[in-house]
Amino acid sequence: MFQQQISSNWQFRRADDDNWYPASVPGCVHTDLMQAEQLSDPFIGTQELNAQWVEMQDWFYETRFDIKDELRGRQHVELVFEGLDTYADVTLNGHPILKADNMFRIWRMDVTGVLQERNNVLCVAFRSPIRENQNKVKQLPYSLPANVDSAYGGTSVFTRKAPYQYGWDWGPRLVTSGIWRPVYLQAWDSLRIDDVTVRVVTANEKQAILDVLLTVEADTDEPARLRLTDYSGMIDESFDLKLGVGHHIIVRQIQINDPIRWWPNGYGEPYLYTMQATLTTPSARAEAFRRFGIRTLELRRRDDMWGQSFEFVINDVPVFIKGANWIPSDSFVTRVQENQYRYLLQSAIDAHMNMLRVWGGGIYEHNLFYELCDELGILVWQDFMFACSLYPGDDTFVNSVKAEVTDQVRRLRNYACIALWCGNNELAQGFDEWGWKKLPANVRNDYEHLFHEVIPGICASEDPTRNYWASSCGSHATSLEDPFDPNRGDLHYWGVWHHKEPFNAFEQLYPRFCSEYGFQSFPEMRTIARFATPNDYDIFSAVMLHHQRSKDGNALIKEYMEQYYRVPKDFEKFIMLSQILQAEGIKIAVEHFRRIRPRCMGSLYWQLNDCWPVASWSSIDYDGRWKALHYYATRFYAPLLASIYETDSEYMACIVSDERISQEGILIVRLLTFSGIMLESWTEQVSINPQESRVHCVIEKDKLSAQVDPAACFFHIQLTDPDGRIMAENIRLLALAKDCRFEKPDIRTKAMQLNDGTIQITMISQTLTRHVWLGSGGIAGRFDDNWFDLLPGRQKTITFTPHSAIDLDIIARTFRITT
Ligand code: BMA
Repeated sequence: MFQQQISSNWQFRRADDDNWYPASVPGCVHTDLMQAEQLSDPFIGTQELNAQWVEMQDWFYETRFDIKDELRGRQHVELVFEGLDTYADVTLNGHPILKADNMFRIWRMDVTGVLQERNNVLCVAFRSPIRENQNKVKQLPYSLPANVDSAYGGTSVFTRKAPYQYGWDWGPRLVTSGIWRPVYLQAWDSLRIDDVTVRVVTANEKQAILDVLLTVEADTDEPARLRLTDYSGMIDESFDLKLGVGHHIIVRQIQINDPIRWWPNGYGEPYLYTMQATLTTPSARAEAFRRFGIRTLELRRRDDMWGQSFEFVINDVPVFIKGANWIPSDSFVTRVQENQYRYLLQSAIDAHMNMLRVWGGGIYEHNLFYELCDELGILVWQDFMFACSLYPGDDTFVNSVKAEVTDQVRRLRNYACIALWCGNNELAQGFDEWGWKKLPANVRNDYEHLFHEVIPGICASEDPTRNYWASSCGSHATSLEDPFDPNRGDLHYWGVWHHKEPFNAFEQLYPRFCSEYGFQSFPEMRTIARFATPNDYDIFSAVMLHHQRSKDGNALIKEYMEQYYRVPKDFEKFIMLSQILQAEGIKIAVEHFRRIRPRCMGSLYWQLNDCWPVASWSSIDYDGRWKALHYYATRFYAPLLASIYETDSEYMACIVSDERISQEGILIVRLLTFSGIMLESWTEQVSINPQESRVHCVIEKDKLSAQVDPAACFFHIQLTDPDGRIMAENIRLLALAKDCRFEKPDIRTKAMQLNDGTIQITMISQTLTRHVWLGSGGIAGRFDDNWFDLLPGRQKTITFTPHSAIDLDIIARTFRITT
């Protein structure tokens, strides 16, 4: 097969304007307009408001190209668009070749008769996605709920296009048009392998049985030979085939002895094989490659004493899912670079995550995303792109969805990381909570047809190895019944934040799998400075409110802060404290969910990342800066967790292990004053069973000495191995932070430069010093830890790795420590 990218010489213009400007492909009209200085950056200030005209326009994209020598004279040439956003008429040399209407479809067409050797003209004319569907909104006798888009006319639900572009409670409204994924020519003669899929039939330590599916096009009816090999030499099998002229699906079973299995992060190596399939006939040859992982995967739902389990079992090991929800990492996804994907996914790994949920209001991510998840061992809960809205049920729409789902399942089923197909985000919830039951009966029928029949039907035929789950949250695979039943299915819990419940409400919750819950914070000052000026540094300024999309969000952050902390007047301190507030809140939830395993078997907090600089629930801001929450995640998601919780009459010291081995340790709980005086201590020799949560020490409140002043002391819990190495530790205050009488920190620091250029900073304080944050004062680089507590009298060393060489004395001048 021969391939030619068509990524250069593109230009674009507004349909009603003669001025052409250079365009990027893949790309989108907003970034092209910015590049051409026709649009100011909508991420700055309130400029998003001035960018709204773009969605109402039609746009022309055009390029000219010659075909490469190796493609000339081939029997078949196809033009492939991996993605067009969205309503586009495509012509090649004046011939209409495609009418596209779904951002999520992959378009492929034979252009053999239309293509010239030289000076081909490829034109893509985009129609405004808004104007395209305004009539459909009017024609419907009822209105379909369309999340935040309702205020703008609600066209989004008629449009198969990334929902979040229409605005979300963390994102701007920037409805793009463009050639958003690669476009290329593919040429071949007489024989081609379109696709190779490897399906794991069974796999254990000793043996794996795999089905290899090939889609083949042949112009020849010669006898053929198929050879399947892999680089490691573990596969080498040949088969004789009889191919006729036409399209074929070939399935052959192979067996691998002693397979190296793919494991999610924390459980083993995410090993990947690469299979080569070679097809030969006396006159032709075709080959194709497929990277794949060998693992079994089951979403285990079994009736039990609490209801029904919801646990992912990989290679027969139940895995407690630790992760977050993933949204598109830019409003303009076409500009997200490979290193940004790597960085975000590595950050997930650094926080011991083993799953991300690709949430249904965004996009089916780029191949690169899934390739990296495969390589890193991050499971993916994959939603289909439907969120918080209801959709039409006419044949044109449903057929478009069928084609989309087929394209996407065929593309994504090849990744070992994909763990679940989920129909949509929160549509079942809408029927339950948002009054959708009052809509005409056919709306519900349309829903059930799409999400309980059409989509699962395609999943079952294209990918029978994975489970389908109609809606997150939900209690049944394909039923709208009681989506909030905590005893079965997955749960979205928004009592904290949207319903203003206190943080300890998390501890009253017993979900089987909590796939959404969260709390907002502001990004750090350097990120804010990208969109705001010092004049805007007030959480209620127009600019700060513009970069907050959750209703009354900034006021809500303040309200919660007042409950737990003394609210600083200074803007910058308020911003920092908002991150602590978020991190401490989510810590309560995660530790609880982990402590109640196996009743609960998963935690995905809302949300990992941002698509623009904004106040949001993310743990990593748009610029990639870790918020306090992400540093906390490196601790609360660690395989071994030591955690103290409280009942009316007791403190419980609990160890949670996600590890698969038994371990011995010593658990010490100490009650210390802030200045480090030990008031009481409890020591236990403990055996830690694999994959278990257990309370090892119970401290009765009324047995604590009368001298204990809750406002001046804290618990320190520490698990050490028999050699004294710390395996896990944690602290817990006895009173709310705002009521504690913390002492003034007296941090002494020493910085030292190592031969490799990294800087080691050693700190010590004689009093408990909470929430220590080091800022590099603009020097690019990375701290290996941040937002930690300094225990009284205990030294802590952290390492700063600068991006480029730096002198120690500059560090001394620029670094800042905040507590
Ligand atoms: C959940 C998500 C998103 C939303 C978030 C915060 O319901 O599915 O729709 O952004 O809550 O409100």
